[in-house]
Amino acid sequence: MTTTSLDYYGIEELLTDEERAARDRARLFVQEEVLSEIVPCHRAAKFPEHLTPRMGALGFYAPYLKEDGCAGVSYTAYGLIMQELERADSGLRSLASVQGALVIQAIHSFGSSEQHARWLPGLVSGERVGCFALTEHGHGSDPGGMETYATRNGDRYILNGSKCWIGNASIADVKVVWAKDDDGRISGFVVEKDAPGFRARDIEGKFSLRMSRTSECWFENCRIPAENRLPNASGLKAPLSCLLYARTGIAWGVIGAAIDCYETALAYAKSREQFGRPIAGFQLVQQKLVWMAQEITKAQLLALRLTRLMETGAARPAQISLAKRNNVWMSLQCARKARDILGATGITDSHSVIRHLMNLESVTTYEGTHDIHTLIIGRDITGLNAFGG
Ligand code: TGC
Ligand code: FAD
Repeated sequence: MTTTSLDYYGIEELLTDEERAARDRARLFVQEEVLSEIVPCHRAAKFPEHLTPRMGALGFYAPYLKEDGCAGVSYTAYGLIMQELERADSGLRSLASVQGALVIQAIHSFGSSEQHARWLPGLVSGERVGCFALTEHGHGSDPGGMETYATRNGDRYILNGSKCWIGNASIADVKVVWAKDDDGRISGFVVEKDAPGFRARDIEGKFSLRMSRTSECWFENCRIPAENRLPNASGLKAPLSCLLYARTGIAWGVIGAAIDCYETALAYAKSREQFGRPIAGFQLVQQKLVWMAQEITKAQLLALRLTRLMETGAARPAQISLAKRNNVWMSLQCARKARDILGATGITDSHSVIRHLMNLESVTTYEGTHDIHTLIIGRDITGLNAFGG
């Protein structure tokens, strides 16, 4: 197994054998089982569903958890797995983020031991699909304003409200839904497949993350058993704490997309001739390639330091925001510069770059927009809240 060709500062030496093995397993999976599927699936706007259990069998969901049948590798190994998945397509990494860092994580953190036994094995193996429903039509960046309510009625909860932009909501067997309880407190509820009063519709016409299924859904007197409430989730901090794991995976994942863009642009620039010589020999083209190599290297060091901090329990939420914000921005700029170097051919899916570019437009918005992370970091360093309200 070759190491990544862009390792300008010798990151390889800073990894353990276990971390290299986890990365190489993910890379081999992508090369042998995924790459040939991507363009047709992207064109058809459909996810290769058979990969969901396959990724479970490989231990890709919440692999940093040491319990509940998860792989129990380091946060850095988790990041490297996400990097290899997103090198192929952000939609592949998104599946792992939602299933692992959001759904499995929420049940793991806030569920009872009975709930762990009931839902986690199928989610960890990928035999059952999960979704994490926080965002609503009227509440994206401000989930605290949510208008979905769960009212206790005997041995049931009755849910009313709606959610939007939810990955896999229309097919999910296990839906972690965030709603306000009778006291107005944000709580977590598991809505299982075929719950009466639940309906969903996939969002069509996406130009970004086309391989992912993204849905809106409605709860109309949706009845679920009272024991489906996650007993230890109380307040907005419960869903926000799950986002920390997913944002960490994104900070690593987008490096994979950036490396793929850089390597594609570098190879093209060396082979494409204009004015009698390879375009890689022009100073302006080199400037773009150097910018990409420089920023990817900085992003790698940032992501590695972040997961090393997580491994000692020392990472703060604002540090995770900084890594998500910087690395997604970096990756988007790399995709734009690579697209430019490819000239006209860069607008077609004969190369992966335009697909990464379109995907990254979602990644910069979800899990907290670029500007929301600016405000989280701004609040951390100034002590002043600039969110409004
Ligand atoms: P705020 O007052 O700041 O916080 C409310 C309570 O939560 C605590 N808290 C956190 N706890 C754990 N982890 C964090 N990251 C936390 N951030 C805040 C905080 O201490 C407080 O606790 P307490 O005990 O005092 O109640 O709340 P706010 O309403 O001012 O909101 C602030 C803001 C903007 C930071 C937050 O709402 C936010 O992050 N907004 C962005 C929304 C977002 O990221 N949504 C993601 C939806 S899921 C998704 O996009 C999946 S896509 C995945 C994929 O496909 O890969
Ligand atoms: P808004 O919050 O309306 O923001 C619009 C603009 O206003 C942004 O530029 C934002 O930065 C800016 N803005 C908002 N507030 C402020 C402020 N205080 N100061 C300055 N600027 C501000 N959610 C889930 O719960 N589960 C999922 O599985 C999920 N998957 C997704 C998949 C995709 C493909 C996408 C695109 C989104 C997904 N989301 C999911 C939703 C995602 O988390 C939200 O889109 C995101 O939080 C932003 O919310 P919004 O789209 O409503 O934008």
